[in-house]
Amino acid sequence: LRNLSLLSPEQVELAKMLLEMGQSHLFEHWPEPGVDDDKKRELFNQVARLNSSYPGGLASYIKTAKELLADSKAGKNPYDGFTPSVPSGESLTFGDDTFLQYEDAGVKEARKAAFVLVAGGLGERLGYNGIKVALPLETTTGTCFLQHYIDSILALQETSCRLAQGDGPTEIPLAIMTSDDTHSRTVELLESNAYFGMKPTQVKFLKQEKVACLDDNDARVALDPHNKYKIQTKPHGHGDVHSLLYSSGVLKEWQDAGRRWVVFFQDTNGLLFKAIPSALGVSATKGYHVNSLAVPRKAKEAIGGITKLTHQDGRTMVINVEYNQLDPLLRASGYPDGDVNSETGYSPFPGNINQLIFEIGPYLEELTKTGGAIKEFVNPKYKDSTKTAFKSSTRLECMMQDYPKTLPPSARVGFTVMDAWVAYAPVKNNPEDAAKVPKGNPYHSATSGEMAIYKANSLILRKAGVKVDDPVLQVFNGQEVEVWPRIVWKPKWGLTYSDVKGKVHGNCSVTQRSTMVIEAPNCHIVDLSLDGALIINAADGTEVEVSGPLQNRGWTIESVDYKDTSVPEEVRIRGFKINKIEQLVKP
Ligand code: UGB
Repeated sequence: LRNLSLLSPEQVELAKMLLEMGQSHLFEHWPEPGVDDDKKRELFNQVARLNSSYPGGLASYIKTAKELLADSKAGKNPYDGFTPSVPSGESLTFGDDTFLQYEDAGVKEARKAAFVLVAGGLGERLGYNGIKVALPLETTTGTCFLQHYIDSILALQETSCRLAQGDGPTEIPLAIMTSDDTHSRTVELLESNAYFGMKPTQVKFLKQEKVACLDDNDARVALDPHNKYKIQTKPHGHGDVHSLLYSSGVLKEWQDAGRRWVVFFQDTNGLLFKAIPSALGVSATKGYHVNSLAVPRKAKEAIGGITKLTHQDGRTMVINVEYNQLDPLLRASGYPDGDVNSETGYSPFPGNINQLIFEIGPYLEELTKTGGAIKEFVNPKYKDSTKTAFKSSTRLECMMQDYPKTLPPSARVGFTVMDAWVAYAPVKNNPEDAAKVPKGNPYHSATSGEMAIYKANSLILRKAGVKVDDPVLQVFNGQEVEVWPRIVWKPKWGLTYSDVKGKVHGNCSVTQRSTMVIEAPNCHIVDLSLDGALIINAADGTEVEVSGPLQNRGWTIESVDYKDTSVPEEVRIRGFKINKIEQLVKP
């Protein structure tokens, strides 16, 4: 109490709140005034930050934590009373007429969208030392994820605004959620690359704060083991994006500017912009308030399953059930084998890829009620079966895809399933873990992420009429992958399938050992037969036509071992590097 005089009136109020919430241990060890006064004030500055960055403040955080910890101790299942069943949603086949219609509708709608990249996670499963958005999505051109995302948004912007002929918004904004772990490196990446061509004013940063760790079932806030004047904190999860969009006023600003959609996406999925236009078209056509993009999912694959949950009281919701909860939920509700593949070879529950499209109006209306707070969970690691002590401190967490959990049954919540080869190739697992993935399940590694780009582009060209050779199987970092020709193009060349189809003519072919890089937005490929490496430059928009038989020694792929530290980390995590031996550069 003698120390209270050190604090500002607001801090005194916070101290009272902490005492009421059973947190006296945070300052009962304090020495008399005059000793460590600055450190004491610093602790309260931190308390004030933790208080203001959480919807409802620290008192609400501690109260929820007590409830969730009690439920966890009692072994209460969050899905008690709910029965899972297979939901029905829109299922698209890349390239067919329905797909093309949706794609068309989506491109028109895109200028009314705003994009939100959640990039606050460090990617512990990947174990990469840098930020994930700086990783190359493929090493043929070395383009990093963030550049590819911005290139894609700018291509959408250009096409969508051209179609609108000056009617409505002319710029598509991008918000990036960062955290203390990723913020400065993300800003630096953008600043040192002139925002990859986007206007700096088009980009908004939303930095998420960590939340207080908890030491025990009474939700006693944990002090840092090395500094008794500092509260230990950990990430709260990607669900923070909702409260940040709301509290920053960004969402309101977007709505006031006439925007209609918010598109959320994750840090490392090099395919997703191939799926965004059609998914946006589904949202607009079906009037979905919430549309989650999903892919066929192998049973027990480490991505959440989209599930219909029906409560005993009649309530239903279509929601993502996290992979570690789906199997036990099914076993407890009449599916004795749990999550297993059906005769299709896939789990009947489509995989959530956490690419979400919300309609702004209903979204902002809901956030005005909730402040952006969404259902949280806690996952303490107990010391023993008495569940009285934790092995290490825990904290509350939240996930962005849990947003629909608070929506009324009248909300239009849907989902769109798309082939994984065209929608989902995240880079999440380190080489060792990826090599242990059961055969047939996706690796979700840097190796598979890059190979997926080549496969998708090869298959899209095939659909457009090009004879693309079959892939060969090769093993890199212990993972067997299909190696297709290394075909890469800029989004401004082939934003949609219709764009690609309109730029490929006559009898074209590409051999498996070939590399083709298309930087030129206005490039037409006519009767080309490629066996080697071809780079088509003209990024300035000059019309280029490429044709005829082209052959050279090309670019080869050479294995590298991920343990070989003489090779840069972003290369060795894929297990191969590209040797650029000979190429033809056009024009
Ligand atoms: N992220 C943040 O921005 N802040 C955070 O505090 C944490 C993460 P992970 P996760 O697509 O395969 C999700 O760690 O959470 C960002 C879905 O929950 O890569 O294990 C982070 O930067 C799951 O249902 O994924 O699993 C990254 O961009 C499934 O769909 C994103 O959030 C799975 O993704 C995801 O973080 C998947």
